[in-house]
Amino acid sequence: MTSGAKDRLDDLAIFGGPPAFAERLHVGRPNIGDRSELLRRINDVLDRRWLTNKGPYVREFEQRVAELAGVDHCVAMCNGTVALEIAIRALELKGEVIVPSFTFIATAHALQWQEVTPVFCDVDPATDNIDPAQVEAAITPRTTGIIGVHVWGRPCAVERLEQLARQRGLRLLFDAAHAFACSHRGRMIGSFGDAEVYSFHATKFVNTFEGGAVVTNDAELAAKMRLMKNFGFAGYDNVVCIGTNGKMSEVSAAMGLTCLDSLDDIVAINRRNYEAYRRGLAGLVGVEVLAYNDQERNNFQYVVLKIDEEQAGISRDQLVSVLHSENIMARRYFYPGCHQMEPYRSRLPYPAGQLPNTERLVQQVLSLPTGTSVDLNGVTAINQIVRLVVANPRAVRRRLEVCNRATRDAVGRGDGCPGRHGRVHHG
Ligand code: T4K
Repeated sequence: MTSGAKDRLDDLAIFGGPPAFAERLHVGRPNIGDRSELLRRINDVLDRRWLTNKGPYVREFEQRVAELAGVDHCVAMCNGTVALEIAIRALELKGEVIVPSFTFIATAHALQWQEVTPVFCDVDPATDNIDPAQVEAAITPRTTGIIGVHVWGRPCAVERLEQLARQRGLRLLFDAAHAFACSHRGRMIGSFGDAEVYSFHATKFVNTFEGGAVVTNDAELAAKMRLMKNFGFAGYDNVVCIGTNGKMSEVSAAMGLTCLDSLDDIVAINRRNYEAYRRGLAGLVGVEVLAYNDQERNNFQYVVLKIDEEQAGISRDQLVSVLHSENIMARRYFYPGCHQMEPYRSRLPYPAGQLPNTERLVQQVLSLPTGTSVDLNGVTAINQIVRLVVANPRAVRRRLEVCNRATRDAVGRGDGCPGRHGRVHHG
């Protein structure tokens, strides 16, 4: 529900107007699919009293994911992070592994959790993905592998990474958490490298509440991961290797199957929203709407803006604070970059400027709400607010500074923060 058009700065909630949305609009609001189908499947699970451990829904989910990815094997897991950890262990990665810093922290933690050192590498500004030239420069005698991340669902430079891995005897894993149902050169992401890892977390466009999977064409690797995700059990009372509990539950698979039933509809809604954002924000100086390749399959689950502060006259964070006041919960990703987070920041300090493209990107990127809980009226209202701000950058900046001063003064006096709506006065 929107509160009507905003044409003047005074209409903005941060300057006293009513918020554009009565309820918060989130990035990552889960898609549910057909609720009655989901409930039917959950009832089945309860009737069967088979809740986890290689249940029929997990097996069906694995089969459908493998078919969609065009691979021989899918091993479903309890989340994407554990799927990464198990893939890393099954691939016997040790020593150092090269990863982009511009990724969700799970990519790096999955390595460090197993005492493998993530070596952070810069991204190519043309794609936001790991730059093969930088990967090559980062290889040392301790390097055992590379993890590429298909950020926003846009493919890494797959062929160059595969060639590099082959030439240097390295394993190649892809974190495809963003890239389920996306393609590269007509082939589905999921079938590249030694293996690829999906996340089916609630915030992903196909979700299993919590969940993930490793997909691969390597039968031996798949068999090893199946053992590892089930404590190393090869049969009753027969443990053949170290393992953990990485299993997906039946209820999770029921949700996954229900989302898969609606996959085309969800992608169509994501695409509709994406195109409306792109049309509505076209031509704004200093605001780039991330492009997807029309020749490929895309899931359009991320609508990403890059704000160039110099050109736009306003920073990404200033725009985010205006949007948050409107209940538009835009997110910055992956600020401030993995190399700037603990334990990596202390253990392996990267001097400022060493990963210049990543450092620029983390200041520029913002992701807007989309998915089945955002309609076209919502997109139009959000576009209008972004346009209003970017058309008046100086005035917005000045007024935000006044707001910040007023907030600081109120906090200093112990009055608490001045309210967002109408309680901050501007002279
Ligand atoms: N590699 C990459 C590249 C990844 O992006 C991820 C996960 C992984 C690996 C690891 O996969 P998993 O182990 O997670 O399967 C979220 C997700 O927790 C995470 O799955 C995701 N990437 C990451 C990019 O985003 P947060 O810290 O942003 O989550 P949170 O709780 O702030 O949720 C975001 C927004 O979504 C909330 O503001 C509200 C909304 N939301 C969230 C949940 C959970 C809902 O509306 N309903 C919900 O149920 O990490």
